[in-house]
Amino acid sequence: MPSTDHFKRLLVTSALPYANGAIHIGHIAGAYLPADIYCRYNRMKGRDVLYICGSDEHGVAIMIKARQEGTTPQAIVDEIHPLIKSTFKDFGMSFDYYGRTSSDTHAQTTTEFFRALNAKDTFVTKTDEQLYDPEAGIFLADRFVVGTCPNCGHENAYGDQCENCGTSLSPLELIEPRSTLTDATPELKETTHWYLPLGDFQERLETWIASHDDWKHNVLGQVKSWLADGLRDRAITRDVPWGIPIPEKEARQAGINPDGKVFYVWFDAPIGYISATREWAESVGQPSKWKTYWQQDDTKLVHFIGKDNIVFHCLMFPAMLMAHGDYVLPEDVPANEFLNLEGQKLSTSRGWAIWLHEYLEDFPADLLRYTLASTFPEAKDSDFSWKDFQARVNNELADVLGNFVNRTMTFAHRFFDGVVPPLSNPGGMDLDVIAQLKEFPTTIGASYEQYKFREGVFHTINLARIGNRYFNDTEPWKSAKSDMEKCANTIHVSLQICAALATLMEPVMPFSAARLRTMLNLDSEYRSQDTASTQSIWDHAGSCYLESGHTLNPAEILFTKIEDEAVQRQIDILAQRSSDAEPVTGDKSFADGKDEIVYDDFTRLDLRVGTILSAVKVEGADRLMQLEVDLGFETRQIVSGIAEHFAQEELTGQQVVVVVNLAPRKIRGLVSAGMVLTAENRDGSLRLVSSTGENGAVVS
Ligand code: B3M
Ligand code: ZN
Repeated sequence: MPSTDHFKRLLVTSALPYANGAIHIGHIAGAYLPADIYCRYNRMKGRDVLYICGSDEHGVAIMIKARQEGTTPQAIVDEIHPLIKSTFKDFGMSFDYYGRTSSDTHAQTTTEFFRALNAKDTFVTKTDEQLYDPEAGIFLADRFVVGTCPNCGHENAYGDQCENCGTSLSPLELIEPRSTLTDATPELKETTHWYLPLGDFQERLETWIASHDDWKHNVLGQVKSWLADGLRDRAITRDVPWGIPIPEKEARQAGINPDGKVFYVWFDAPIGYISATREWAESVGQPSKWKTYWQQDDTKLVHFIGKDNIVFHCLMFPAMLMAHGDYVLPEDVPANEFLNLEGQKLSTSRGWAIWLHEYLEDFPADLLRYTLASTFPEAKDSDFSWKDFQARVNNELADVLGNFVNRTMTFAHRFFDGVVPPLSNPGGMDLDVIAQLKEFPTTIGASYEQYKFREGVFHTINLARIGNRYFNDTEPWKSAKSDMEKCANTIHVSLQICAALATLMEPVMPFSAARLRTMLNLDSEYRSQDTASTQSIWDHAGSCYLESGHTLNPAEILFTKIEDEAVQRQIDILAQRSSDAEPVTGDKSFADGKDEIVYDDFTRLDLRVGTILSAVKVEGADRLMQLEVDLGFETRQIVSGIAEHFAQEELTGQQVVVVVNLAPRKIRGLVSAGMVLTAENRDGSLRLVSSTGENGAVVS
């Protein structure tokens, strides 16, 4: 990865949150707080940083919410966009601009971007039959049609997924489909759409991805598996009434009826980064400045996202940028994994979430910023619990960082009239801690340069630990009685550590850093004795720049501990909310459906009928059964965690559905080449997903 100093400027984006609901801690731990820490750090390094985000206001989810609430999509986004924007602000998100994709600039930018690609014949058109509601006069997007699930008979399966058995469906598979808009029986109607032929970019994307082999493993793993499967055409238009209408002239030229057609939300949303940058440039009175960031090769573009957006930011949007030709490509896409809550998957529909605007009514932003940054899902999913939040605030922020600052400031006021005392004849311990301090900007900075925010936060709190240890070892409460010069040295050095912390903690805890700077009587630009220092604020932080004689402001408590009752109240709210949650559909107790996927995702599964020839319990493994399955074209060994649910004789001879293109893996030394599908009931009991048909028959 070329160092950021290799570039002239940094253009950072965070995924545009859908304006169909409030922001919760899962969003924050994924695409937002890491980016904010990264931007704040880079600004303190003196780099040119532009941090762009905005509300993603199109898409079916917003249309569904509007229908559920008997209002319009515009009314929904007009209510949610300001809530998201103000909540981010209160949480300390330092966007340079926060836009919205229902803006005119965005519609114009998207249409211009489309026309530039269309002029190069980038797109292909495809015609197929889709479900159409004759009464509403519109085509039915996945969630606008329900019917009987062909797999389990559930009567309210959606057009894209059955919430009951989780099977991914296409609307045409539903038995007795019904429009959720009018309850009418949908008709099949031909429709033509533009597609981005991603396969045409496969080679260029492979070469480009290969040049970024230093990207996070979780990102490269997903991208390489998509590339290995071969990239398929992706529709960039939809028959839905909410979105950016496609340009009529070009549509007719392509043989497409433009009525009721808009750009697919994942075509326009990434262009939202560009349109928001244009709006930023307008807002600072330099309307063409956006091109400097997007169209100059010495820009480092970094997209911060959650793992569910990797394919769009590493393949689809880069292909669009490649097709256009005038834009830089992302230098990095440090996607985070998911955050769970109290050991369970976050679920807005089940009320299992902590909403950021509600959190901010009860606690300061920095406490959550610190806790989340300490536990980011950087390489694998991680978990937030209220007890852990309380422990980190009380045992780390209050007892380590807050305590060190407080004892230092208290001694400075009590023994040195609130003025930085001189450093005279420093001893070994003084010099040793001064030497350690000098290294911290580089140590923490190195972590942030590599998006290792957990590590950077650990180093930051560790500096306060070193300060406490130094304070204890030099015993100023004793030297104050017998050796004022030694006492002065301890307080002088401890104040230098406090001043360094005020800078080094700023990316993670900007509000507390500002309060500490106020206590130290430092303004945000305070640099050093030689104000002509060319070093950045960040690099200068460890140089003991506080001058002896500098007057301090009164001390105050930096972090207040959290009482058990305050935490219990939050735990009770969460429990109450999730038990009150309306079931999305079907049974209350079934876990929330997984995130929406596209049809292409489903087609990558190879499901076959198979017959279990033998079943043997695996020695020493209660849950594992070693199966031999006849797939018609071959016999496979499959190790399955069903031994607690079925006796061996129950399994032999059963016809089941098998995922046959799952990468083989070793389980207890046995190679398992595939997966036998089972359905889990409310009580946790399993049933085989059985099927008739020949062994090897394709299930789809
Ligand atoms: N609106 C948010 C998500 O998928 C989606 C991101 C768009 S970034 C261009 O969670
Ligand atoms: Zn089903």
